[in-house]
Amino acid sequence: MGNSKSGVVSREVLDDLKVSTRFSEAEITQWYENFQKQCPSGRITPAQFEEIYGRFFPDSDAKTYAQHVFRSFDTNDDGTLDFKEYIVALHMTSSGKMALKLEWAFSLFDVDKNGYITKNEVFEICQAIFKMIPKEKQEMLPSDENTSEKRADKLWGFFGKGENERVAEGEFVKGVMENEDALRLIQCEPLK
Ligand SMILES: [Ca+2]
Ligand SMILES: [Ca+2]
Repeated sequence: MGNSKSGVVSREVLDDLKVSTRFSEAEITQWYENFQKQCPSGRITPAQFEEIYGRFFPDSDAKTYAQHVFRSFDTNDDGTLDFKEYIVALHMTSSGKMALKLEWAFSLFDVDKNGYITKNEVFEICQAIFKMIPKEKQEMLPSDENTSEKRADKLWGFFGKGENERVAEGEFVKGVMENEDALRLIQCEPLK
């Protein structure tokens, strides 16, 4: 009680985030202050997120990809990102741990959040990723990767599944870990 004043992160959220991310209390508090400054309402809307995201990719069309990233961060599905979701997102995407990054990548590809990835979902994300590649770079891509369809085909091939089968999280992580090309194809170049 008494810690619901704006400007102070609640004890509950703080403790929760310390456990789930291993960030220090000082780090979380600092981020909270920044978050409150940038976002006084305490919630990031999809439009705000797209705008922030777009700034990092001025030469490409980041809108669709940003929408997918937003969806993957919005774990409680309420259409906004709160501080907790924001910090967990930061933790997952900035982590040096491959397993954690791939866990997030899985949620990015699992468009309907049902715990499996279909080829259609792979295609959808490949389309979004492809739009992130600046035009002049698209022209330099190898012939089996120069459209979003081809990229989806290639990526799907690494999982050893039929067209209408689906990929579970463990299979996704394994497929990507075992193939450098798969790892490259699930990423947007500018993000590394
Ligand atoms: Ca949310
Ligand atoms: Ca799915």
